[in-house]
Amino acid sequence: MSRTALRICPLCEATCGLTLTVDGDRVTGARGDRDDVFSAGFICPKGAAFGELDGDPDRLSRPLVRRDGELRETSWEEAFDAVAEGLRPVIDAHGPDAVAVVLGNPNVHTMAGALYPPLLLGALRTRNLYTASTVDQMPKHVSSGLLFGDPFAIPVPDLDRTAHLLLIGANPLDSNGSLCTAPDFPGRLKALRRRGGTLTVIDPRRTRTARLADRHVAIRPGADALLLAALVQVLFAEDLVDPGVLADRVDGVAEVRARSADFTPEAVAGACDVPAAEIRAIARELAAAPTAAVYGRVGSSTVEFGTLANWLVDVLNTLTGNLDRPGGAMFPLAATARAPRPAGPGKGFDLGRRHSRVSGHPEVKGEFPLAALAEEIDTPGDGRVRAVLAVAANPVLSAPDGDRLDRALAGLDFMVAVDPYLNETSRHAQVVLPPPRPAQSAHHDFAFNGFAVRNQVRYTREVLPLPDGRPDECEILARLVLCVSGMHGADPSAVDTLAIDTALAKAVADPHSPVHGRDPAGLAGQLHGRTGAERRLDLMLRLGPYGDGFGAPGAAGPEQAPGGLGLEVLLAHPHGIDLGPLAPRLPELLRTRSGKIELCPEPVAADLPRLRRALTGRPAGLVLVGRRHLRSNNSWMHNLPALTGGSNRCTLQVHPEDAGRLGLVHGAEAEVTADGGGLRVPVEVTDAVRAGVVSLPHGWGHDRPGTRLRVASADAGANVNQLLDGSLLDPLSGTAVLNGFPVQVAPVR
Ligand SMILES: Nc1nc2c(c(=O)[nH]1)N[C@H]1C(S)=C(S)[C@@H](COP(=O)(O)OP(=O)(O)OC[C@H]3O[C@@H](n4cnc5c(=O)[nH]c(N)nc54)[C@H](O)[C@@H]3O)O[C@H]1N2
Ligand SMILES: Nc1nc2c(c(=O)[nH]1)N[C@H]1C(S)=C(S)[C@@H](COP(=O)(O)OP(=O)(O)OC[C@H]3O[C@@H](n4cnc5c(=O)[nH]c(N)nc54)[C@H](O)[C@@H]3O)O[C@H]1N2
Ligand code: SF4
Ligand SMILES: [Mo]
Repeated sequence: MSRTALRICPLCEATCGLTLTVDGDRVTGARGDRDDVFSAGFICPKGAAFGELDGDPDRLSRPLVRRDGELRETSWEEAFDAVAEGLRPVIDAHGPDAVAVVLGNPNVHTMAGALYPPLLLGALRTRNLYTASTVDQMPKHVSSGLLFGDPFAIPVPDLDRTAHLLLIGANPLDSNGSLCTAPDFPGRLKALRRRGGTLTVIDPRRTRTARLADRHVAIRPGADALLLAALVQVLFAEDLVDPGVLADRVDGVAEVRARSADFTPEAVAGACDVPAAEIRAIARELAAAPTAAVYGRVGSSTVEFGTLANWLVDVLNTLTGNLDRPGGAMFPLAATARAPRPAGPGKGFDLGRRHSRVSGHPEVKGEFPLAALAEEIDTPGDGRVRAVLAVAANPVLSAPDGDRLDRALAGLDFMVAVDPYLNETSRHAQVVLPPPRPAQSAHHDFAFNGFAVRNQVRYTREVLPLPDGRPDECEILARLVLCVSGMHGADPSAVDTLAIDTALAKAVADPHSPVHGRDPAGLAGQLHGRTGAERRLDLMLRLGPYGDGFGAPGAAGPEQAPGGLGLEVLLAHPHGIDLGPLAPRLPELLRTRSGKIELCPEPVAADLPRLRRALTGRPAGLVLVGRRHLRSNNSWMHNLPALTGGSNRCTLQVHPEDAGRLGLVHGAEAEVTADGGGLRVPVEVTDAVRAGVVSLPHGWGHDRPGTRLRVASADAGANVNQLLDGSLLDPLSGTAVLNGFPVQVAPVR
């Protein structure tokens, strides 16, 4: 007998609601949930492969512990004993800084990844935190931190209402969107066109997204900050600046004007490969649109001027009056966010409160660059990293110079990997702790609801029960918290209890909280939920902007949405609750020291001379950019037959002109070299990539020994990040330059 069950898809940022078909303990089908309040039935090939991913025979079902050099299956008790035994001597002898925590991308796709890493870091107190943010969106956090005082105050395009979208270095038709959670992004872009809106795409490749656009600008990679600075210059020069209602909430407009003055379209045209007239036209269209949103993603982030480009995106949104207005770039308000409070000056956002040991990289948001992890492990001396806790991370493939990191991890005293696969990174661990199958895990999007184009909230419980004695990922991470706290063996629910007690103590002491002055123990007793994670979700919902405030008189959501939210209400709405379109949130969310938008923050201003130098120093030769395929997901979905093959291959895309000049033949191999090393890949000659640019996807290179990825290793591909030596970073954010770096390409004879 088969049955159906609802599960929010955790495989990308679109967060689609799925209807799964379940036969016994297997998921045999997945389709879009037509009643989902947000995704309304949308599904993509990855979501459709949910069952295959869930049932992948290479997925680890039991923990592994290394004994006599070999990883062997063991019991959970033994595995956590081994963690406690392995970590203790490192911490005792060298202090907590000798343990690095490495957090990978799927942490934003699990409840465990949202709820426990902060507790783990709080308990361990290491300065060595490395995450996927510094190979991804850290420039946006820095920009938002400086502009708005909060690194998580990230405006998203109001996709369903905007009249004009300027999209830079993003390909949502293949990625399904990022820092802009919008199930059926393709459909929403088509709807924009249908209602008479316009789409401009800036991308060195003619992507599927670019093919939908009214205007596609094939910019020279890495030059976006120059182009955006020129757009700002045109707005000022042509008197098109109009921040609208924001005018008296913005500081620094005159400074931006002065500092952008020399970035004229004529001055940047040569470096961008975009004619000055076209730059002017883009600026004028942006200013003239009734509403518009500027939005940049990976291609404008993991680049030499990533922070400047991300800053300029919101400078443009602000100067055109589109920030925080319907149809512009708006700030979502998630159900688990802190409830709004009166506006006023905040603590601001500081960079570089400490520096990394080897290269002196400034800390950003409590992190050091992932690109610097290898040197922090393999460079001898005091303060060396000797142990690693890696949760949902595969930096051997996703970070620069995987070979060096591979060797460094092999030389650690101790490593724990929380990962469902034995892959390029986890193979170095002494203990591997596999989370259960996604069908056995509950789901709520703590992270992505904060970047969603519509306020909504959904929660799906596990579809299949956990086998007896099998911890879910929340419990795995809670037990790790106990291990680093010297409390190994204690009941893991103590971790949740502590988290709840801490949060309630803060809330009752906060005059702006709906529970100000109430008895925390009484409130804790009112929490619902079958697990610690559910009770913590209930707490956040009830104290949140739409929450019931534990029955506080007058507790109600913002005007456009119902209040009264809590876990029980959510459980009664299995397809989710719509909380309305995005609504203006300024000035309430500003946390800058001035209480205003600080449009020309000092660290950004200090980086502008570097951008100015790029006006003239255009490097010769080919540069490389990445790409994503609809049926891929970073490094870990190459093991599913349903998602591999066809056009989803690790090929070097080369423009016909470059292929002709270099003697590269479609289907034959090319040798690609750069500062960090070389690799060989098949050539794909295509004019979808512009001349002077080659493109190679990331997440490949599954040919290392000691992994258990039978499908992926049969079609291994090459690791693009081996071309990098880890030294090329956006200096303000510590983000690796993964796009627009110089390479040499030659045919393999
Ligand atoms: N050259 C180049 N490099 C890039 C990029 C690029 O565009 N170009 N993109 C960068 C970006 S944007 C990102 S986000 C990073 C991603 O890089 P990483 O953060 O390293 O993420 P993944 O490669 O997706 O690997 C995720 C790991 O998590 C495991 N995993 C999957 N599901 C779960 C789960 O539910 N729980 C746990 N505990 N583990 C799980 C997988 O098996 C895998 O080992 O790569 C970056 N690297
Ligand atoms: N199918 C699939 N979906 C995914 C992922 C995946 O691996 N596969 N990964 C997920 C993750 S972790 C993330 S962060 C998101 C990323 O989501 P997106 O940012 O939409 O992803 P990309 O497809 O990498 O788009 C980046 C685009 O930037 C272009 N580009 C490269 N260099 C430059 C440049 O210098 N300037 C400009 N203007 N453009 C440039 C590239 O050609 C590419 O088309 O996708 C998520 N969704
Ligand atoms: S678009 Fe993303 S969330 Fe939606 S089904 Fe595909 S992978 Fe899942
Ligand atoms: Mo990412």
